[in-house]
Amino acid sequence: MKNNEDCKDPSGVNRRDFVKLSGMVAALPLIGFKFAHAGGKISVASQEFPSSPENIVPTCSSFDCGGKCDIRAHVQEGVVTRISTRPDADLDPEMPIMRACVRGRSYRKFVYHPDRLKYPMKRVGKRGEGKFERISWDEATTLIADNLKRITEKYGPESRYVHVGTAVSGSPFSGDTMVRRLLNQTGGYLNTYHSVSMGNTAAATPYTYGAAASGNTLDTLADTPLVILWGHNPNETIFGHTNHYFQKMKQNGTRFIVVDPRYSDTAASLADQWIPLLPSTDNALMDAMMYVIITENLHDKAFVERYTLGFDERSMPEGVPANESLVAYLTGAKDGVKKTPEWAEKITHVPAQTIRQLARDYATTKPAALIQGWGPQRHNCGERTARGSTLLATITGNVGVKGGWAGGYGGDSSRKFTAGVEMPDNPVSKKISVMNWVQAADDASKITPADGLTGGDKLDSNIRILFSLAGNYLANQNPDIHQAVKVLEDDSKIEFIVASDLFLTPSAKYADLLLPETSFMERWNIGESWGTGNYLILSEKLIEPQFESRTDYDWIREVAGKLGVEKEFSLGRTEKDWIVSIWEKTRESMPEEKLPTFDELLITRRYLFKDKPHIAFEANIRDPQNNPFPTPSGKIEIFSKRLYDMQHPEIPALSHYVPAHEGPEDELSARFPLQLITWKGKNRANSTQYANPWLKEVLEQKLWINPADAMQRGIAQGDSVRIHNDRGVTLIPAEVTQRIMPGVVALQAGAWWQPDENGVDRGGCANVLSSARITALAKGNSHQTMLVEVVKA
Ligand SMILES: Nc1nc2c(c(=O)[nH]1)N[C@H]1C(S)=C(S)[C@@H](COP(=O)(O)OP(=O)(O)OC[C@H]3O[C@@H](n4cnc5c(=O)[nH]c(N)nc54)[C@H](O)[C@@H]3O)O[C@H]1N2
Ligand SMILES: Nc1nc2c(c(=O)[nH]1)N[C@H]1C(S)=C(S)[C@@H](COP(=O)(O)OP(=O)(O)OC[C@H]3O[C@@H](n4cnc5c(=O)[nH]c(N)nc54)[C@H](O)[C@@H]3O)O[C@H]1N2
Ligand code: SF4
Ligand SMILES: [Mo]
Repeated sequence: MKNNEDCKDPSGVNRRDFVKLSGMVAALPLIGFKFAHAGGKISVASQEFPSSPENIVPTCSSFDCGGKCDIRAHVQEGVVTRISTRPDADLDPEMPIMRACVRGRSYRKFVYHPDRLKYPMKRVGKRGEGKFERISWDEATTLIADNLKRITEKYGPESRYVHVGTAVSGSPFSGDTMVRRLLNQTGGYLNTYHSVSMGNTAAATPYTYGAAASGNTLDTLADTPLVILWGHNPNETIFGHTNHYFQKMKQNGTRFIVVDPRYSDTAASLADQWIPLLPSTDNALMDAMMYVIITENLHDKAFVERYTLGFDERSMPEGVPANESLVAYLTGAKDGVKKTPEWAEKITHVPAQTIRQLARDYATTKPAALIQGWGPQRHNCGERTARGSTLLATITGNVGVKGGWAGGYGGDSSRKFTAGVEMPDNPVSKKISVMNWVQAADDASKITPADGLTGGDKLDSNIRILFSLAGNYLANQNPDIHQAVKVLEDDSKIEFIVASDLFLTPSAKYADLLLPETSFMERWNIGESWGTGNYLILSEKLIEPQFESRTDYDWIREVAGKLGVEKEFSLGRTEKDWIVSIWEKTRESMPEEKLPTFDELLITRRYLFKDKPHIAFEANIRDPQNNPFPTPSGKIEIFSKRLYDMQHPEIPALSHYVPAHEGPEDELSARFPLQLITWKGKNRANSTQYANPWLKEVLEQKLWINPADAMQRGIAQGDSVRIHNDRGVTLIPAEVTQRIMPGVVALQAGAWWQPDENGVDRGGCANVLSSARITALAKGNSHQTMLVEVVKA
């Protein structure tokens, strides 16, 4: 990857001139707009585009892919003929280089795919059978309005539900948001909490620091000598402009260690050392690292003394018996077991000497950043793992300091959109965890506050009408597909399911009404970079909607009309008007930033926020007297009395190793001896673009298996293998590779579920095998924790 220095500006235009120049062009918005769309040689801001009959329009997608790249759509007579990316000649040296990835380069094959849904359809066969009949849009919106009225009258607003759907979420405007607005204006709906992406980290981190946002801007890591990427794979998952910074740091000599059961692409491109460990045993490795650090006296004593609670017996909160502190746990004062590297080696399969060295390296390199990705927390023990990394950062004094990192990846997104779609209050105050939706559809009366119901003691209705917009989560992405589709197939449970997508996905098959949405190229939006990324890119309508597709907003507005609330709902705004209003409100709320007006944005195309390095908890560390941590004690809580009072064996007051359900120590491993994990690979964003032919060529869906495990089972390279447990079976080819450690197998997440006539999946979809077990504290997902056996098919 090239860094900014490679983009020398031949004309000598510096950033100030660039802004001025943009402003000058912007003073003539109409002409500027024409510039961007005119053929021939054009000059937009300080960028020169080559002479050609096509227009080259800088844009981006609104996918939830981790990145938000600056792509260039070549548009000719209403057709996107090519996708390229930000050229070297782009003259904004301060803009992180965000070149299109392989998915971005293939967008055209997604948008112009022959299998795209072309018109609205209603179900004619049994639910899930996939038989549909073409209807008109008028019929479709009448069906929605009628069902909404009927179901709401019969069951009340708690019966209305909006499902997980993340494909349009890298932007402030989406069908998902607008359907929630409409439901709020007409009585409310059963809302949810918990992010399946990082909700376990978000729930656990505040027990240490009092707040969840524990990430820094990456510019603050420039001089960090050691980075430990703990289950973090940004080479594929992108995460804002992480690669831009990490590659620069690598060139500057930063040492990278990757802790991951897989030799990920990130390990391949960055790591000086790869440390594989058995999935879900991370806390045992962390415990042993802390044991080494403390027994070798390498911890930051002044930091621990000044800022923390629960390190040793001298700093425990009131009302807790002896031997509950971190030191007591690690040295065995509590349970007679010293948490030595030898103890951890048996659990994690990381050699004791490697653990010792890792602990010493982390504790003696100042500062050092242990950055945990979200893979380790998408486990049944995810909350413990997320908190475990906060304890390591704390005892080494890496919290709140430049070059350090506090724990689970939180990022700093405070400088992007401050305004969104105006959302009226939801009259329904009860909420369920997203993990409870199947139960809420099956028999909602069984969901109690202990299962995660908030805002009330019980639910008054099952889910009876469900909207799944831009999601494949009814089946494919949901853990334990089979238990979900059993409830979906019974149309006396959820009575009406509306899905909008571009493809007939495994989830869309369960719709009663299937609506073809436009792609991001066929509508207006503004792309927002993830986490630490600090820029916005206009995502303009480039082409007319294909076939009979319509934007979600367009049909929701029509439904609002049929419910008699069109004016309140739309405020008379077109989709573009909404985008303009969100932009202008954001602009007004941050006058110091001097965001361009929307008309100016049509020319400048992107906005990079002014550099404000951010370090999580910096103020709490600099001046703890005036900025106590927002925990009950005002300190960093190594020991959490709040967790202690819960007396739950899976959420210990000190985060430490507890064998996970379906981890390597589970007795189920006698029957299913391999741990299966999934990862987010480069050729799709979750399941989005699964059908893209170019991307299928990039990576074939295969099971990664270590040569030792393959040999034991008589499996050779490319053999078809049967991966199974009590929940399901999938059958795909094996990739016999050292890139996965023995005892562990791995599948890329997001392959389409393709059951044959015997119910055997032929697609390599891991969610026929994954478990819907919820995590103890967050009531969240554990997509990654599952045991399987693999045999030659
Ligand atoms: N290319 C691409 N990019 C994406 C996405 C995509 O689908 N494709 N999805 C986007 C979305 S929605 C999200 S939420 C983010 C997710 O980002 P992450 O959750 O960070 O990504 P994952 O690939 O699930 O996990 C990261 C790494 O954790 C490892 N891992 C799994 N289990 C364990 C464990 O027990 N211990 C340790 N130490 N490591 C473990 C995996 O092997 C993997 O390499 O990515 C985003 N970016
Ligand atoms: N095994 C396993 N399962 C997982 C995970 C894991 O790590 N492992 N990760 C979980 C995580 S973190 C996430 S975020 C979820 C993601 O799960 P989902 O939110 O279901 O995301 P996708 O699978 O990308 O499905 C999005 C769908 O939207 C469609 N789509 C794309 N663009 C548009 C559009 O403009 N309009 C409309 N209407 N539709 C569009 C796509 O074709 C696709 O079918 O998966 C979860 N599931
Ligand atoms: S899919 Fe994501 S990472 Fe790839 S080009 Fe598009 S925005 Fe960038
Ligand atoms: Mo996600």
